[in-house]
Formats: sequence, C-alpha cells, structure tokens
Amino acid sequence: MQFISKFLSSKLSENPKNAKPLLDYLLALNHRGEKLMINGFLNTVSRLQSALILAEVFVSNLPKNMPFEKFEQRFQEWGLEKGWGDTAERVKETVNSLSEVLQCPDPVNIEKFLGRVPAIFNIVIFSPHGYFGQADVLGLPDTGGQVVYILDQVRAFEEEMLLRIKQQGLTITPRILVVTRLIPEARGTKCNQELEAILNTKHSHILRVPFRTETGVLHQWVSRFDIYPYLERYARDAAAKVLDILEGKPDLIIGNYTDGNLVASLVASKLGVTQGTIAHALEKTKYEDSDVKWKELDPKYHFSCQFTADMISMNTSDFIITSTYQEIAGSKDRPGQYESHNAFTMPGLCRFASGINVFDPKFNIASPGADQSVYFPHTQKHRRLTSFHPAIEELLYSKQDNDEHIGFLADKRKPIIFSMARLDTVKNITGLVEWYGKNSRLRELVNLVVVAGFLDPSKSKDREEISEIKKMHSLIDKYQLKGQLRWIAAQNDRVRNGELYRCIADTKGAFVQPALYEAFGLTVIEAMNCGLPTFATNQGGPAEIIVDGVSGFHIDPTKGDESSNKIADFFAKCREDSSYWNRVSTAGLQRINECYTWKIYATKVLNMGTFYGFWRQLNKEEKQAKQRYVKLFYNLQFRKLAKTVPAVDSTSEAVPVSSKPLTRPSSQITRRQALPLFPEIFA
Ligand code: UDP
Ligand code: LCN
Repeated sequence: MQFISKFLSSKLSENPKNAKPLLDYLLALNHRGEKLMINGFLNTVSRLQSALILAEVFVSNLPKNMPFEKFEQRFQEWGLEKGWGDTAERVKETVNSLSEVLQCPDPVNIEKFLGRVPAIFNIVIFSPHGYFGQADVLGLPDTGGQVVYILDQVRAFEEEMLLRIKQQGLTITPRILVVTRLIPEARGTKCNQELEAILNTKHSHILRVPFRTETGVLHQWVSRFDIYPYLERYARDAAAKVLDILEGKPDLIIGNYTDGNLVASLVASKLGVTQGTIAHALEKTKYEDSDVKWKELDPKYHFSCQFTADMISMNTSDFIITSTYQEIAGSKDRPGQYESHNAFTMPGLCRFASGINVFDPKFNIASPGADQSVYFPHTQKHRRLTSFHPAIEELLYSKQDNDEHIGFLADKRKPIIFSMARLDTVKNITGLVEWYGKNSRLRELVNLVVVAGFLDPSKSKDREEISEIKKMHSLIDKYQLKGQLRWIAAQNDRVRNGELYRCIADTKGAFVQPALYEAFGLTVIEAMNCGLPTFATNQGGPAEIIVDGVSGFHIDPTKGDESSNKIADFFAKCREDSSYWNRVSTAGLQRINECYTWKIYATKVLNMGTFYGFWRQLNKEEKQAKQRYVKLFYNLQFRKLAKTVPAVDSTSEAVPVSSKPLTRPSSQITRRQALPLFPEIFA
C-alpha cells in the first residue's frame, strides 16, 4: 500500500490531470445506488477542487461536533454527498486530506484519504474445505487455524466496519458472509446447516453450500487434497447464493487456502469485484521437492492441481494478505512460500518462468492476532476461568487411560511442556514425542502433554492422521513414556483451551511447536498471549513471530537432539534463576501486543480493500490482459488436471438434489427471487 501511495503521489505531482481516475473512482462510489462523497455535478477535477475549498472554509467555522446532517443540504448544493464524516471536525479532516492530495500530493495524505473512502460494506470470504464451524470442529481433519483465523477476522472486520461507517456519517448495515461447504454427513457439527449467525457479531453469517456432482449432493467430508473436481460447480452455486442473500454484488471477495482462493478468483472475475487472497499455508514448501516430484506425489496429494490453482489465484488476485514477511520472500536460509512460486518446473507438465513476482505491489503483510478475550495472561487472576479447573485437572493428571487420554504424569510437581496441533505429519508432534523420549535430561526436568488428533486410528478417515496415530502408540511403547507423557485427543473448546494454556503456565511450563514447517502458527501466539514461554520451529512464520532468546526460542525441527537440549537448558536455567521464566513470559506478551493483534489487522486489510479497489481501476487494461491469459490457463490446464483427481466414492453417498432439501435459511436474512445461475464461469 505504501508503494501505491508513493506511486500515486508522484503521478499526481507530474500532472494534475492524472487525478481523473481518482475522480472517476469517487464518482462511481455508491451504496445500493445512493451516491456517496460526490455526485455527477462534480464531473471535472477543477470542479471538485473548488467544491472542496468552499466546503473546507465552511466547515472550519462550524462547531467541531456539529453532526453532518445539520449541514448536509449545504454540501449537496456544492455536489458533495454523505460519507465525509459524522461531525464537522471529521468532515473537515477528510475534505482537507483530499484537497491536499489534489493540490500538493503526498503519500501520507493519499493513505489517509483512501483509508476513509466508504467503499466496503459487504464482504464475502470463501473457505470451502474442512469442517467450518463455531463449535466441535477444531482438530478434525483439515480443520485448524484457518477456521479460527476467519472467525476472529470476521469479528474484527465487523467491528472496524461499523466504526468506520459511523465515523463517515453513514447509516449502512455492513454484511459479511463466510462461504464454506455444506457437509450433510456432519459428524455432530453444524456443518450440515445452511446459514449460521456468527457469534459475537451482529451482521455476519456462515453460508454453507454443498458440493454437487452429476448424481446429487455429496454427503461426506472430502480431503483438501482431493477437492478440485468439485470447485467449479461449487463456485457457480455459491455465487448465485451470495447474490441472492446480499441482494447484489459484494464489495470485496477474500479467498482462503488453495480451494477458497480458486473459487474467489472464479467468482470475483465473473462479478468484477476486488479480490484478496490469503494462503494460510501454501503446500509447496511443506514437502521437499514437491514440484519436481509431483508425479510421485500426485496420487496422494494432487499437487499438480494445487500448484496450478495457486498460480491462478495469485495472479488474478488484486492483493495478497500474508501473515509474515518470510511468507513472501523467505529468509537468508529458506525461500519464501510465495517466492518458491516464482520459477519452478513440474517435469512433463509445465514450467513456470515467471509464476509470481514477489516484488509486485499486491503483497502486504497483515499478521493475525489471537482472541484476547480467550487467550489472556495466566497472571490475570480475576479473569481466570476457575470453573474449568476440575475438568482440566482430570484431563492432565487422572491416572486411568480412557477415550480422551492415554498416559499419565506420575510427578505432578514438574513443569509441563505442552503442544497442541492437528495430527498431520508436518506438525511433527510425533517428532516432539521422540525427542522427549530420547532425552533423559529433559524427561527428568519436565513432563510432556500433547493434544492432537484421535487416539484410535479406526476413528480417523485422514490418511496422514491414521499413520501418525499409529506412530504415537509405537513411540509411547518404545520409549516407555507412560508416567511422563499424557496424550490427549483433539480439544475443540477453545475457551477451555485458553484456560488449559494458562494452567500449563501455572506449572511454569512451556509451549513447544515443533513443526517441520509452519506457515504462521496460531498456537504460538495463543500460548504467548497466555504468558507461556514458547519454543517454536525456525521453519516458517514462528521464526518471525519470536525473537530467539528474547520473546521465546527457535528450535530446529530437523535437529531433534539440539532442540530438546535447548528446551532442557531453559528449564535447567529456570531451576537456578526463578525470575528467568517470568522474563521470557513477559517479553513474549510484549511482542504480541506490539505486532499481533486483530485491531491492527482489520485496519490494514480494510484499507487494502479500498486501495486495491482503486488500483484495479487504474490498471484496468493490464489487469484485463492478464485475466485473459489466466482464463486460458484455467480452461486448458486446470480443468484437465482436475479431471485426473478421482471422485470420492459418491455412488452410495450422493443424494439426488431434489430429494433432500437443505435446512431452512435463517429468517434474519432477507431474500429475494433467486437469480439465474451463471451459464459459465471463467469460460
Ligand atoms: N486447535 C484446537 N484444538 C486442537 C488442535 C488445534 O483448538 O486439538 C486450535 C489451536 O488452538 C489453533 C488452531 O486450532 O487456534 C490451529 O492453528 P495453527 O495456526 O496453529 O495450525 P493449523 O491447524 O492452522 O495448521
Ligand atoms: C494454516 C496454517 O498451517 C497455519 O500455519 C496458520 O497459522 C493458519 O492457517 C492460519 O493462517
């Protein structure tokens, strides 16, 4: 965004006529046909400038807190509409920043002005895979941080949108729809419900749209790796639903992960809406040589589809939101996730010579936060959720194995090292268990508690999870870990999990995130928010979240002995110097409050929506040319690849569409007659 502000500022300085696209952008602003900021009377830059001068002088003489409605009529006489501010003071600031932009442009005023343009009222967020829900879903396959991120993001967006709408003197109701997949076989979750209001929001909903095949609605969960054949039809069905519910187009479409981003590309391109992309975790860097070995890996992961889809959405998207800098451009030792898409080859399939330019101004960092009403420091005694303590005590210390936990902690006085993640290979929970098993010094100093997956392989349908479950059992036997290790099945009550982190902090323990690669790592910031000293992988986002040796520690997942010794050294030092633990805990919290909060995130991303909404108008021709190429690529390459992914066995599971009506939509949502489906998307 800084690049764009500087670029615009230099263009406007070169020639005032270059302000015409900005004028056109402002002229087109409206909400459901009602003009905002300026109307057609101000159809030249000089007319606009004159109106701004008159308006600025006029509002300067008004009491600062006079409401806009009191002088709205006067503004309209000059061609100025609602949207400048709610009070005379705010109106003056906005008028002044546009005046400055037109008279003596500078990047600061451009940023300030664009940040105030009322352009985003309806947002659609696509996240099809996994079990997207608000309860009982975390830890299920393909269901982790992305769900947490999106739900927190929606709350932060809504709060910020309501604030901005009010401050701009408008009375518009913002709407946010998270569009995911409806899974009839919902395993006790609400994933079979079409519409669900999002908790702690007023105007945001989850909309679930099923996958359909020739034979009907697909019933069962589909792995995120096998999802490609369903996406085009899904995009069409979802777009029709969205238009129906919002009674028009959204102002911004944000995609998540490969599948959500591809669907977002299809829908945004069809509707002509600004598109934002969030990767969460590009798979390419998670598996060594995943591009060169695509043929070998395709039967399991379908990377040929995935990398092709990623290339499409990265290139169609107007802006890309990343959680860290290293996600874009990597570090000294490791290429960034996006950087690894710049040039690569899938032998026998295709070679990308300029896949994505990581210096493209579409890249921006907006790091997520953790919900601070759930993840707060263990020292805030008055906020502690003591009602959970008996259940947590049972979870951690009861002696008997049951369906929820295996292993026990014989010595309750020891600090606990704790980890929690989906039981994917990349999360390396089994790696941590092995490091612990092998390191007798660490075993003497601390107990180990891990929360991950199912305990019984027959309960899982996920290939990787099944093999990790079996490995966990064999490690527990091999290293005789019972008495020092507790393995707890996935825990999906995040409020209780917040208290669990704090209870671990009460033992003066630590959080360990040992992933072979972690794109960002929400558990890392959750633990740090609770004041838990954190050891996290140096492969990926955590390396940037934590300043090694200050706000936590980096560990190298490929060097188990070194990592387990680093953890042991910390606890040995804590035994000698009791203030050391507190120092690391406090520094972790400080780091969070400076860099990782949802408020900072929402401000940045909503600004991106406006900035890039304007930027795409400015670069219309370049964008259209690229779009044409990408469409070609989609039609000739992606569609062909998607056909190679075997459909899940739908013969017994698919239900003919007409025979199984979906659950009724919530009455809070106003609806109108369904629009006709698009005949074709991207074709
Ligand atoms: N989580 C949970 N219970 C579990 C496993 C994970 O509540 O059994 C939550 C965890 O607290 C975090 C998210 O799921 O909010 C995982 O996010 P992260 O970014 O660490 O990893 P991801 O699963 O997205 O790869
Ligand atoms: C997916 C991941 O794998 C994590 O690294 C991220 O923290 C999460 O999404 C949220 O972006």
